[in-house]
Amino acid sequence: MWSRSLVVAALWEVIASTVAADAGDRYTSRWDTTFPAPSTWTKSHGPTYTAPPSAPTYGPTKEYTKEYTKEYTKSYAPHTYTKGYTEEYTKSYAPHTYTKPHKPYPTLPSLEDALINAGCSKFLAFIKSDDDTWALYNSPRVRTVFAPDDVSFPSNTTLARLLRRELTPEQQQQADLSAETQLTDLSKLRIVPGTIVETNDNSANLLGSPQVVVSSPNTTTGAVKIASGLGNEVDLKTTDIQYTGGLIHTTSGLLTNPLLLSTTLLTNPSLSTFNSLLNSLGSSNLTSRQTSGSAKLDFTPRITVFIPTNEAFNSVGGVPPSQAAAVLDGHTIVSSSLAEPVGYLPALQNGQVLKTEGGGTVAISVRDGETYVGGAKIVKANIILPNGVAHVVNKVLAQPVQTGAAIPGTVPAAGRAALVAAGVVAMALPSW
Ligand SMILES: *[C@@H]1O[C@H](CO)[C@@H](O)[C@H](O)[C@H]1NC(C)=O
Ligand SMILES: *[C@@H]1O[C@H](CO)[C@@H](O)[C@H](O)[C@H]1NC(C)=O
Ligand SMILES: CC(=O)N[C@H]1CO[C@H](CO)[C@@H](O)[C@@H]1O
Repeated sequence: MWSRSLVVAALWEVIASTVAADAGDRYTSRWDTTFPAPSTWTKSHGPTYTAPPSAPTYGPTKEYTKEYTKEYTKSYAPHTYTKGYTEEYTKSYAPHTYTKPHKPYPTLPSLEDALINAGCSKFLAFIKSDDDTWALYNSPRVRTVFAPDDVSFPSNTTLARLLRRELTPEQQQQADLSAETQLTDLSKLRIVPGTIVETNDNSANLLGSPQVVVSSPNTTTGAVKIASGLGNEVDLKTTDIQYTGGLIHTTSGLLTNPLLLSTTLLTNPSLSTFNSLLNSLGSSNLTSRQTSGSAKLDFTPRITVFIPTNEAFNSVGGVPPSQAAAVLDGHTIVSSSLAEPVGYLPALQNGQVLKTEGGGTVAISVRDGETYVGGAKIVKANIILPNGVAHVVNKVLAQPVQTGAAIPGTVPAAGRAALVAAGVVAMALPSW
């Protein structure tokens, strides 16, 4: 049973919206599309409005955004309402004043208010300091925000540097990485072994698809980390904070811009052997694709690179220079169209077989929550690159022939057999 008061309450909501809009703000609200038709009207009220005793319940709602420019008047002449109701009804009001706005359902806070409430004022200042960035964050292109809280934000000195009139391109990119295009709540980020999250960083070299970051859930604790450039990870702290445009998750730090593989390798001494292999090829012809040296791995779009640790290379006795190109190719996958997913960890499925640039294949297997590629375990996943992703593995996939036998042109048949028998990669054998 719907009382007249409730209808007045609903009406007031619209009026209240108009009041808010008088300040020049964009007002976002919800409109009940299934407002039930009243059958009879049993209540009247005096000149002073009082809120109904209990909040009405509302059916499914849809969101809309509207700019209000109209003034409203507080008095009503007798008139007929039809909009929003399935039955027409008539009521009359003497001119009167409402003393208390009734808010039957809460309005979500703006991004700005939500960030302040969540203790992310420094991040707010960061994204507000650049007009383009702030406009992006307030557009429908952003549905989820990863926001470092104030204790996690870079120190005051850094902040002061960040808060120049405009952000540098690197800082803009960093802000774009934190602005996700889809509504991605904690339950999605917790999906094992992780979730690929599309960002608003469109500078990636991925055949036109945007840069991503990847979540990494801890199956024991339920805690979630987000991996970005250099394989750096931040922790999610407070999650699923609603604001008008979507969700905020607070984090333990800013996300890291992806850097070229050759630069990324320099930041990790335990991967220096792979880096030396790359450097040993310099600008010479590295691969079957006729691109050169690190340029191939740095600039070919949509690559997946498996990087054996120094330890793994040591255990196979190192790689002779003549085999460097072949070994690198045996650890590289190129997804040459958008239809072939880049091998971020969540995209590597048990039983999947990937074709390497060496012409061979590697099989993916998932056991006890760990992912293996050609029998090598991924020990550090999701080092995001501008052109794809790298994972650190604990074994060499494309095993080189032992150094003693590896003089170009003189490789004994047994050496070749050993390479193939490694079983993980049937590489197209180079002509050594
Ligand atoms: C950092 O800045 C805040 C306000 O901007 C200030 O209250 C605080 O004292 C500063 N901390 C340091 C260590 O300077
Ligand atoms: C999960 O969290 C526990 C407790 O912090 C930690 O010991 C463990 O190493 C984590 N697991 C992974 C896979 O990071
Ligand atoms: C390092 C390497 O593989 N260099 C080769 C580049 O290609 C020329 C011929 O095209 C070879 O002679 C080099 O050995």
